[in-house]
Amino acid sequence: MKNPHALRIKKALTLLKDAPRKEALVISSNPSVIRSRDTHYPYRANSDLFYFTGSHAEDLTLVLRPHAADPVILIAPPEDKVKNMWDGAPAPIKPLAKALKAGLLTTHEPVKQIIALLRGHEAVYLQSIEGTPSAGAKLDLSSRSTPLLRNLPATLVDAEQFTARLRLFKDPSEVARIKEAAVITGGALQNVLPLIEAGVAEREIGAFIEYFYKVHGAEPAFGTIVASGASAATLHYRSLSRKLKKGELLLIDTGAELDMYASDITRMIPVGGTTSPELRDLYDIVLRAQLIAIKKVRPGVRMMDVFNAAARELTYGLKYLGILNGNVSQLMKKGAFKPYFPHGIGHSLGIDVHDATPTGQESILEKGMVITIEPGLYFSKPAGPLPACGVRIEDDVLVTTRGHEVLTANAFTKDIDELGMLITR
Ligand SMILES: [Mn+2]
Repeated sequence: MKNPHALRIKKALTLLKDAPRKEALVISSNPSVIRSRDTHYPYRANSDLFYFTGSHAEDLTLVLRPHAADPVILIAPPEDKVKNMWDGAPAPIKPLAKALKAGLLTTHEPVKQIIALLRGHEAVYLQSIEGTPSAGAKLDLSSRSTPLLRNLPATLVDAEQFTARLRLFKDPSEVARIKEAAVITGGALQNVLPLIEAGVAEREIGAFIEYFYKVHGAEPAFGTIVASGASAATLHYRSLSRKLKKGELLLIDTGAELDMYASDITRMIPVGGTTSPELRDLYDIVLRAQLIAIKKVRPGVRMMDVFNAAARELTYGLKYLGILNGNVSQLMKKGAFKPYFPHGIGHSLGIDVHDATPTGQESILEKGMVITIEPGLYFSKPAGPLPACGVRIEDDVLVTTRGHEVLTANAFTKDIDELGMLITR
């Protein structure tokens, strides 16, 4: 099989070459970030650099120049024997350069090297992440007055504007990885079920889920949200400080990241296996909205239309619950649902859990995009028949030629009766 990273570099070179001006692209590894004193945050490769190289190396820079005799260049520091003694030797760069058909430049001064490579270009895409050679080159170029620029690019554009154009569309190998990540997420949810009973702390459930990911060679793609009862009204609930109560709904929003690809699933689970009829109604309303939104997903449809389909169903539900009154079309026009459904319908998903977008309301779905569909209703204080609570249901959806494929369809059930039985069994 062809190296998918080399194929992406080839695509990027073609895009850069087709531009009316002479363009280049410079992408570096993420810097290692200090937590305090000599303790560092866990290192994660830069998403764009990984996309094009498959490398997790620190201190690596990729330069693409389609008009040059050597269009692909990797810049790396010389081997540091002392660092290797402490941290272990990194993966060798030479085989990587060979696989990517890249020239390899070894230097302690990557910024200087990047500037030299950019001579004769009109525009360049650079990163803004502080501490990277790419951002260093951006700073150098932007601080030069016109006479000092000489033959160097005067137009500096954020690299993400370029990389998003490619990363938005997932190739089959990427889709396969998201699916594999979703299987692990589903496994964690399945295996955490026996824990979901009154008196258990939210953080215990979160810890089990993240343990499950690590045992299966994955990592949490984002901080696991475990929010019971009123906690679920907080969209990005982080404290996980509450204990579960029988009959409440427990919101779990979580995703395994496997080989750099994220999944993102939200499920509601009845604590102790059953819930009140009112919460059950609320669950059914959100589930209907989610299924209707998913049904809308196909090429050519605007994100806004998917959103509106869900919002309309939620509005019907809010009326049914007696929380909103009036004509549904009027309520939609006024955006009466907004206090209860304050976020978008979803986001792009890939190497980043909130991946390269446009997922703006005007953006149009195209084949190969992967998006989450996650409507929700939230009540920070009791409303109508409901206690303070929140319900969100989320799946990951691939846009296909004629419609869509729910990548998380088999990961974990949304049937709340089935869930109840699984828990009480
Ligand atoms: Mn999400």
